[in-house]
Amino acid sequence: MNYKLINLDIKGDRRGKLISLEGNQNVPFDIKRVYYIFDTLPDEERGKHAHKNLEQIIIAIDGACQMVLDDGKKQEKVWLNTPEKGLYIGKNMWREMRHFSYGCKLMVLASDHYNPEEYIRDYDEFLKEVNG
Ligand code: T46
Repeated sequence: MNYKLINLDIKGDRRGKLISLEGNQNVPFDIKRVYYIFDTLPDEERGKHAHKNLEQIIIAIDGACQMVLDDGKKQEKVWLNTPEKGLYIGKNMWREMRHFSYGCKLMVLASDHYNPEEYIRDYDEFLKEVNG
């Protein structure tokens, strides 16, 4: 499975906590794009696609959601519920996002600019791509 949960290093003191994310340091790629997802709804699912080459780190800055990760052979579920962990997802991984808590906010760091051509949005096509 081409994903991992990364424990982010926390700079904390009595004033609160701070996490710094740096390309090619604690983020394992050059960061070319940042986007965030907010005003999510518990009954609405997102994702349902894979990327041919894109690498990303997803962080639940606030609230929680469930990520379903699928490499075409097996499926695993991960809860994102703390800003202290980042979910790295590499290429050729089908992902779905569901069970958003009200007010959940996700921040996503991406290894490349937005390119809709690079998405695989059809699950059967994804299976062909990864399983041949
Ligand atoms: C991913 C998951 C975690 C842009 O114009 N620029 C962008 O950089 C992105 C990411 C999206 N968009 C447009 C395309 C759609 O019209 O924003 C709209 C919503 O995008 P999408 O339906 O792809 O959103 P999600 O939440 O299903 O997926 C997103 C990312 O697209 C995807 O790469 O891994 O978040």
